[in-house]
Amino acid sequence: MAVIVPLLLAFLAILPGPTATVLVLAHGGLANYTVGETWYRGYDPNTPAEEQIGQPWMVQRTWDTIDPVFSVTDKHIACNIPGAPPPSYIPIQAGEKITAVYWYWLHPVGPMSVWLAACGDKDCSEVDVNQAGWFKIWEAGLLEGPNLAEGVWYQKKFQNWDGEPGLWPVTIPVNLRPGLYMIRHEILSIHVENKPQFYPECAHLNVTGAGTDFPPDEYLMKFPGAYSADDPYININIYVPKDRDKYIIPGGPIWEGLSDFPRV
Ligand SMILES: [Cu+2]
Repeated sequence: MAVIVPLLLAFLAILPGPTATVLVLAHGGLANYTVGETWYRGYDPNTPAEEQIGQPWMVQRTWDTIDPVFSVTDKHIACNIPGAPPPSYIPIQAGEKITAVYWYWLHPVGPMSVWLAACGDKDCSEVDVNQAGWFKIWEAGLLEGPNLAEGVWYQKKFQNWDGEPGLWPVTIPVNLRPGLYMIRHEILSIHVENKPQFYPECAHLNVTGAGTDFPPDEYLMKFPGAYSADDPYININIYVPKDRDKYIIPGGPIWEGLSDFPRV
């Protein structure tokens, strides 16, 4: 869509270079989605809310700032602040890829995960994001050593310092039964010792296909609820001990559906 390019250029024009100051002061979030060649515009905290809220093209729940959520018991850990629902859905077939687009991402350390929640027979705008049953369909953490602080995380590979947006493609499980769903992308950044930063954003999906599969109850998590502040992989100091090279991504196992499907 033509509208995307001017927005991107306008944003990059005000974005300073990748200095240490930026790493401390600037956060970020998920700006747009693509399915195949189609762009779906998400919420932009730098654009006036009244130009976006309730617009028929909006597919993403609102997020007011690029700041993180710090507490696992904050209700906004579900779908950011305030997480107000959009009027529209991204149409997608089970087995297709949805790609999350970030204009930039600055933090290198911590896991990334993607979750779905069925809206049942309701419109997703009527679903309480804190009561929904979320199941994880994708995750990535530390990819290679030598340790948590100096190793290469998916989050670091996801960064782009050449001005191109960061792309995060994930496949909807091919056997997932059709229906209205919410999708939740979360980046957890743990570069500050014992002060985890959660960056969740949610959108609404209309999933089609011939699947009949749905995760059993043990995969369904609540936000808040999925995470514990005592989890040593959430309340973590990655710099001590220096030789630690194992990281367990919080939130339980991934549900992949009955069939194998291509993973990123
Ligand atoms: Cu940040």
